[in-house]
Amino acid sequence: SLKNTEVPALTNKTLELCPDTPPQLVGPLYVDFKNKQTLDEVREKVGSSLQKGGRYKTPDCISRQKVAIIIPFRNRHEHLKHWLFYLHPILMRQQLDYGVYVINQDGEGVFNRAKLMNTGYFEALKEYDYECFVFSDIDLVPMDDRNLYRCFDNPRHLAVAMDKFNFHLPYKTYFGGVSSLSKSQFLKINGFPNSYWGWGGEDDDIYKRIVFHGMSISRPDSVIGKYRMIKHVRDLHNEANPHNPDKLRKTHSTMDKDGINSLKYTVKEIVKDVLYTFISVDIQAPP
Ligand code: UDH
Ligand code: NGS
Repeated sequence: SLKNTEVPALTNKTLELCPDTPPQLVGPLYVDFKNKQTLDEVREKVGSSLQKGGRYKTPDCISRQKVAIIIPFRNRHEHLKHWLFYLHPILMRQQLDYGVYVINQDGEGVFNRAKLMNTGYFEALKEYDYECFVFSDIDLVPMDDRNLYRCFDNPRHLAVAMDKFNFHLPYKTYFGGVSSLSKSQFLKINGFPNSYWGWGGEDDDIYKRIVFHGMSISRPDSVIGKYRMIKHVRDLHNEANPHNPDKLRKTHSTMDKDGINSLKYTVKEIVKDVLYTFISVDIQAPP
């Protein structure tokens, strides 16, 4: 019997597990960043089927995975608007049960992409029993909706064919841009390093952690794995750090003590927009 606060199912048909290949996918997508729409217009266009905080659960079937999308962020609101406009409809067609978490680095200190992604993992799990984590840069939009934002038998690299690299991998072990790891894959590698301040190397460190823990990299092919990057200038307080390549040489001996087991941060604010959950965090950046 239903309690008076519960909503009865719309049909008396019980839901089945979603098919392995989502039926509404269209394949190649047209992507450009010319439109000048406001965030309100994006909310109107794609927000109506979302729950507060950028949460969605397909009504068609029981999703195969609960997926948290984690975005490291600071001062890229223009990019966020494009990302939300393109990604929500794609993720809906992929029949996911997902939430979008924008992890905003509070303050003007040196940026730290990997530490923000660790923070996002931890914060998302406080909200829901996520099983899969997709880590995405804010400036990358897939050009094919068959590139599934979910987890696979091995950690997955999704951004394999970016326009800025002429739709090729820049090098074989590249793991930057967009990736996905299941909860158990993430914990196996002790999450990501917290110690890469500024630009460069943290994605290579993650690659090494995966290989050193006996896993391999899963990837879509270079047609399905095409991406457009929103062009931008170098951000302030994210200069290439000349110490990061030295760190990378020591990954093997540091990875089991620098990671999710040593993560320290404080939450400053959580704002729930209809399109995303925005979490501002103090990650104790050097000035
Ligand atoms: N990010 C921010 N804010 C920042 C820095 C980084 O949100 O201030 C996030 C964002 O999600 C971004 C990701 O971290 O997509 C990666 O940072 P990045 O875009 O700086 O890295 P990328 O390698 O560019 O793409 C480096 C500067 C290239 C300048 C090229 C000029 N033509
Ligand atoms: C490598 C960096 C990676 C980076 C990649 C692509 O050299 O973090 O270039 O950079 N590794 C180190 O610095 C150790 S890009 O062409 O996008 O600017 O992702």
